[in-house]
Amino acid sequence: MKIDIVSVFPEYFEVMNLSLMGKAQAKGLLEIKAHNLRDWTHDVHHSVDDTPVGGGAGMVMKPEVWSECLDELLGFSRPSESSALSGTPVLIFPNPSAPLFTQRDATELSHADHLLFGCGRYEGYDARIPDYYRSQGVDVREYSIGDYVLNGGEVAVSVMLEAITRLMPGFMGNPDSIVEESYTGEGALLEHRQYTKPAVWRGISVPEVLLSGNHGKVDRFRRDEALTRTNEIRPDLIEALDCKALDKADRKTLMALGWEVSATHPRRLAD
Ligand code: 6GU
Repeated sequence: MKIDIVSVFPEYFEVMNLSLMGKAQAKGLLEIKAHNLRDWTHDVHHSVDDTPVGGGAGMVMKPEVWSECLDELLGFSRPSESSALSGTPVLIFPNPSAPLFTQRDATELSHADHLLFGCGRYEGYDARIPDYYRSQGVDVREYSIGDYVLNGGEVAVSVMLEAITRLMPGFMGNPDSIVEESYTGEGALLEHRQYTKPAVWRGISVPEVLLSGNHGKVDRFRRDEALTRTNEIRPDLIEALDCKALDKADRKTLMALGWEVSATHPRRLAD
């Protein structure tokens, strides 16, 4: 997978040379290039932003600089030549006011050949930039990574990239560990808790059933813990479950937690 990142702080992405992401690059699985947006400016101050039209605080990133940069990285020098878009990267803009980036998006994007990230700073980027590239047939995405505000898109891009690239075939040493994770698949639940040896540590024992060697019982214990924890922490994920996909024991557990499970999705019973 080819990954281009445009930022006014390209050095930030040197962290991509560490850990599993660095190994994936060394293996040739990933090719990450960070570009400096200021390389596409022509003025002496290398300015990339301007005041917001309509007034207000902060600065907005200018469309002209971005378009010169993106035209080049997308491989179309002039808009009229943009008809043959096969092999065009997915263009992704981090934006705190966009839809949430989810595991589903990460999974979808892990199959792409080429991703191009545009990191905004200041109060954001001119809204015509994503609109324009969409109008040219480019697959443009805008994503937020959560309900809080960061100074710029760099951290958000590194979060999205880690979520995406670890799902690529050959990236993980043990692909099985991906299968059981929280937020994967339709029936997304928070994961059960994990323990390792010793069985008793500082007077605290691991749950006895985990030592029983009875795989059926262990699986049921973990499944019930996943349901219980999800009910406490993320009841919205319980509401999104498909009742048809629940087994008898799941239903029993959910009913004991105060859910009605006979409709399409679980419904919380009035307290
Ligand atoms: Cl994608 N960008 C910024 N600046 N802040 C954020 C965000 C993105 N997602 C959450 N907060």
